[in-house]
Amino acid sequence: TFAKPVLLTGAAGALGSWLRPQLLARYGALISSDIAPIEAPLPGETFVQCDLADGVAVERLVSQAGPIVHFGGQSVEAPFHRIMASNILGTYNMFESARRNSNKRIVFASSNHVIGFHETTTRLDAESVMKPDGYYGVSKAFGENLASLYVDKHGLEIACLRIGTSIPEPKDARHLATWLAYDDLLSLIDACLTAPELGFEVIYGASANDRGWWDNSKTRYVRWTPKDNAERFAAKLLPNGDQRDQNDIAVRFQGGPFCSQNYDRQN
Ligand code: 15L
Repeated sequence: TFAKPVLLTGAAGALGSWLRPQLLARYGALISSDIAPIEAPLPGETFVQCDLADGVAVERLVSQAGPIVHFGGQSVEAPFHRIMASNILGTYNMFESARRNSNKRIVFASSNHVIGFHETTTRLDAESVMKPDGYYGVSKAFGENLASLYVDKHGLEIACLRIGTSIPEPKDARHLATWLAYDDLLSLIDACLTAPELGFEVIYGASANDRGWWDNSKTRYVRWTPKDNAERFAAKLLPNGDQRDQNDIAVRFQGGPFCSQNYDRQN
């Protein structure tokens, strides 16, 4: 456990809702927050409704907390101004409040959409160039760069998780590469919160998938070994093998449908 409660943002979201009882059980106290209400706080949990774009509210929230699990914000592509408020301004408010209140450690939910326009034939590691596949991906790239700045200049400790597809079970062919099982997500967050030392770290959040594209061998601080493997769903998802058109934009690039959305390049 930590001196002050863990803060979870995005607590009403898909991952946040699953994480609330898990983080509470592990760390004993939890402050949960979201722009949307939750049904009822759990015993030992404090819920604070907060818009990440409201710097004063974020500062008040962060001052009550210890380590931060920042999963709040827009989680899919959206018009730029919406992304700007929750993910760009929101992540700035979070990191800046953490600096001012000396909350050193942050686990930031970044996304595979930071690198979405790499082809699926390319293997990536933490040093691969960013190739965002939408405003959402650009906002996560901004969050990672802001994290790098706050580590180098202010001594914060920030792990950026480039989460693939974290859902209960993989649902399509792409997920056989990108899937992150919930238990692996939890062990990843725990590895980041409990690492004895942490600087700026980029970690791909995927289970040990046979068809995966991402290599975490260059991580410097966090030791994490995912256990699940999406391959156990392959026969069910692809009974006739992978017959997808490899020239389809959503198949050719790692970001999948985020890449084909609004795609109008002609050459
Ligand atoms: C994400 O970043 C989204 O938050 C999630 O909803 C999925 O679409 C995921 O990426 C994915 O790439 O499958």
